[in-house]
Amino acid sequence: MRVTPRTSALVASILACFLVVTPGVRAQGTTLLGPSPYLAFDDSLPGAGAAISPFSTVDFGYFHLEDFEDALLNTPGVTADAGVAGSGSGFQDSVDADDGVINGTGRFLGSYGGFTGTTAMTFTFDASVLGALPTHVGIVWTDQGSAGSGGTFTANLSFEVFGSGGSSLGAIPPSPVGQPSDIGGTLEDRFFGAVNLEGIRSFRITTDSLGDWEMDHLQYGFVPEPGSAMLLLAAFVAVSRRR
Ligand SMILES: [Ca+2]
Ligand SMILES: [Ca+2]
Ligand SMILES: [Ca+2]
Repeated sequence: MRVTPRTSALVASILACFLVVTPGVRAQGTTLLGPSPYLAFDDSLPGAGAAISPFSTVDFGYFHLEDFEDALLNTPGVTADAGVAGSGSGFQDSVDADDGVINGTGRFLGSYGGFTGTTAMTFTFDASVLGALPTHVGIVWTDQGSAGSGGTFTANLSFEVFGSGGSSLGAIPPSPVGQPSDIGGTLEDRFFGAVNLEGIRSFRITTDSLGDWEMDHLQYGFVPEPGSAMLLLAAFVAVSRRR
């Protein structure tokens, strides 16, 4: 096989598909991520610092980021069993960066809310639409109302991922979130996510508060398993040798 710059670039991109190093806790082949501060998806705006998505540097086969700025949950291959997307209200609590500036507020923008009495939401992915289940999933909690939490605007949130057969792949245990205010601060915002290279069929986020709550930046992507990447690499080498 003659190694040209183009060959090297192709091999590098195939290898990058599975050489994904992500920090976090491992559970049953699952890497759990967060809760971690989140002001923007990536570091392209000044001021986000390290409060960005752990997925922002991953080389995905496919990737979708739903920021709800069109007041819709309409990225491909995902549905939710509760909650509603919205935009424009002064009580709306978006990820900080969605107005183009990291300035401590995400009001009057788009987010996804669970109303009073909704204590859990499940987001389910459709492999027939996406081509494969996502290997990386995450969402950003952005706000907690007061009802049921003693007026403190705080809650304990848990995050659990499930495989194609419906069994649990791991969970982030109930974790405290929130600050004693409901006016849309962003330093409280937290990313919850997980990675499992066998594919994630759904995730469920659960609160112990009965108040309204909000999320933003639903994100999911697919990185081939090492076996798949090695098969791709072997096929590429075989084709190159025939040339
Ligand atoms: Ca902002
Ligand atoms: Ca948003
Ligand atoms: Ca917030």
